[in-house]
Amino acid sequence: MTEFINSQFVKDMCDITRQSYDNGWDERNGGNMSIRITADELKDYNDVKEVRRTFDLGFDASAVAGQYFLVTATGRYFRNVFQRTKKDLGLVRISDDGKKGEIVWGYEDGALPTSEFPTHLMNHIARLKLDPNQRVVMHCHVTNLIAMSFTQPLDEKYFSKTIWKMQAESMPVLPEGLGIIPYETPGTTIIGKHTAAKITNGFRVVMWPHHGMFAVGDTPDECFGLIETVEKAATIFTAIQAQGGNRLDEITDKQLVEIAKYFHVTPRKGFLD
Ligand code: 2HA
Ligand code: ZN
Repeated sequence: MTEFINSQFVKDMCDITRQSYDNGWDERNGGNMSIRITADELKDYNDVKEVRRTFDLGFDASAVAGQYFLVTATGRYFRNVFQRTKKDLGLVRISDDGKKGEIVWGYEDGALPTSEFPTHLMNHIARLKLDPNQRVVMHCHVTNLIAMSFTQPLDEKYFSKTIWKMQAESMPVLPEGLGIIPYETPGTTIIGKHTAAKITNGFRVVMWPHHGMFAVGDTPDECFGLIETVEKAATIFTAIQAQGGNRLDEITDKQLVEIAKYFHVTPRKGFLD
C-alpha cells in the first residue's frame, strides 16, 4: 500500500516550510502553504479515501469542487511540519457543492486548515483562470519587504521598479511586477478578495503591507523562488539604506528593457519610463 505521507506532495511541503522557517520568515505560527492535487493523482494512495471530518468553507469554492488541497494547519508552526507532519498538515477535498472542506488525511490531533485557507482557495481559483498548471499558494512573513512597507510609498509601480533595479535577476523572474493590497486584517475573506483581484490582474506575488508576502506558482520551487527573489531584492535595498542610501550607480530603465528583451519577458505595461 502506498502511504500518502511518502508522496512527493508531502515531501515538498516539509522541505519548503522548514526552509522558510530557517530563513526567518515564519516565527511561531506565521505563514501558510497549500498545494492543489487532483483526484487522479491520489488514486494509488489508499489512506486518503475516507472523509474523517468536514468544516464550512464560508464561501463558494465550487470552481475547485472535487479537487484536493494539502494545507498547513491553523495555529501550527512551520518549524515543526517536517516532524509533526500528520498533525500539522491535512489533505482537504472540496465538497461537490463547493461549500465544505472534507478532511481525508492529517490534522490528526483535531487541527483545521490555516485561517488563510479561504484566501488560498480564492487565489488558486483566480490563478487557475490564467494558468491551468497553477498548484501552489504560499504566504510568509519576509522581514525586509515588510520593513519596506513602512518606509516606502505603497505604490505598485514604485515597488516593482525598485525590486527590478536591486538585482539583474528580478526582471526575468518577475516581469509582471509586485502587486500591493491595502493593509487588511489577516484571515478575513476581504484580504482574500483583494489579493485575488491582483492575481486576476496577472501578478503572482502580492505584498500584504505590514504583514508579509503572498505568492502563487506551478510548483513549490517556483512559488518559493518568487518569494526568495523579491525578498532578496528587499534585503539588498535594506543594505543600501544601511550604507547611507546613496546610489552612485544603478540599473537604468533602459537596461531593464534590455534585460527583458534578452530573457524574452514583457515588463508590466506602464511601469518603465
Ligand atoms: O498562518 O500568517 O496570516 C498565520 C498567518 C496569518
Ligand atoms: Zn501571516
